[in-house]
Amino acid sequence: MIADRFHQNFMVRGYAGSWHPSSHDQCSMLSVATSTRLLLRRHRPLPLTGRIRNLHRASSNEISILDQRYEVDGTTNITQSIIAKLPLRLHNQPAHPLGILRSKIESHFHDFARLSSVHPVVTPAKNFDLLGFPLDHPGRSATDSYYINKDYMLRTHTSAHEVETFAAGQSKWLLTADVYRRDEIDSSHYPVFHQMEGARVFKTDKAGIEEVKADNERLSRYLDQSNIVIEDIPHTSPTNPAQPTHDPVHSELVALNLKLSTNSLLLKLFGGGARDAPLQVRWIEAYFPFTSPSFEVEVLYQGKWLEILGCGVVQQLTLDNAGKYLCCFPFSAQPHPSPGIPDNIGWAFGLGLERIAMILFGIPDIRLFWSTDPRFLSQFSENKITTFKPYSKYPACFKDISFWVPEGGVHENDFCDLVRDVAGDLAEDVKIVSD
Ligand code: FA5
Ligand code: MG
Repeated sequence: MIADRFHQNFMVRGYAGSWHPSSHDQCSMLSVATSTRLLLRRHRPLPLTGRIRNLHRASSNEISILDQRYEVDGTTNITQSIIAKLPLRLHNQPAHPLGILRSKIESHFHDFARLSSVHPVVTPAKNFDLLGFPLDHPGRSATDSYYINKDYMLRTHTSAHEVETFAAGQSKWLLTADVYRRDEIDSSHYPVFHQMEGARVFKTDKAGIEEVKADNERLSRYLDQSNIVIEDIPHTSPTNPAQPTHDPVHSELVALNLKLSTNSLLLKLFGGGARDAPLQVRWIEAYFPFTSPSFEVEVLYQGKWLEILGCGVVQQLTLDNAGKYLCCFPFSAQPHPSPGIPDNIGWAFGLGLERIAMILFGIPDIRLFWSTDPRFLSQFSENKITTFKPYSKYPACFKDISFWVPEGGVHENDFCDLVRDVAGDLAEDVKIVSD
């Protein structure tokens, strides 16, 4: 029996798929008392997202990406779900955890130029060749990278913009962007993530080297007073050498400046105040085609070492290529000859924003960063690090429940107990809509 006139109408907010497990149809009835009937309306299941669908093609042999058309060829492997992510640029949203983290890092390196919104489509030359990637580097393969066609791809790292940024004459800069890799999907990997590239170069003349030394002294003094334990390794070693064209003393000074600058950033991000256990950071030898010596940095967090960033002393090839590059800065301007940066030596790092944000905000799954659910987004506000409060992975689900009431009515608390018995803690709130 379904009432023609509803005496009480409750709205129950809970989580789809968990309210009444035995029922899969659009509408089901559940008798809970002799005089009471509940009408449960189920929402249709949401369309599956993230499924690889046919590419949206502007014409039979073209695809449209960020309002530009590209010819497709045998190399094309970009999917529609990836194309849909391109305009989102989460790092530009000031109240998104990635935007909040970006601002925090930018405020730490307050005198560095800040770049973002750089177009994600690059040439393989920019992503690989200009940085000295060998031809057989696995990163180039179609199984690892997204190709639009043989001439264009999605950047796989923010280092793809090193040459053009140095070419523009920038000597201290941060560049934040979305990067794309064909990768496994699990709670800490996603095919789109965000990196921040940071770089600083110094002139190799007397004044430039004095500048590195002074900065190293300033940073050392700051770190000496802080609650941080650093597991260090030599700045250079036979397996992680200075570049042959570099004065080894200059290389050591620049590697030290990189380490001190990075450690002070990690201290700013992860604290290490008097009350806390000291922040533990460890430096590890690494290999990147575009730096030597090269390092990775890990932070001890909840008993586990987490890789936060890769870095090193910039390969001279990058700076030489910057000198030859046809400069286009700001990136939307007409290309013009590069002022270049001859006689410079410097460092660069590339850090993963999600990895750091997961730690700082306590976000357990990398996929949550893409959520548009107000239960996620409303938890964060500009310039504030707050701890994420978990909620169901299912979308909120509203149930309108109408039923006859016995003579004398039903107390709201009696109904709430009934809901608790059936739905447990899955029901978030219960409201009387009309009676
Ligand atoms: C790079 O991408 C280098 N371009 C970093 C670099 C820059 C080295 C400048 C030297 C000089 P790597 O692939 O290790 O390196 O990525 C850098 C950081 O991005 C990692 O430390 C990690 O924090 C993050 N990262 C890498 N892969 C993923 C992924 N699949 N999901 C989330 N974060 C990732
Ligand atoms: Mg790495």
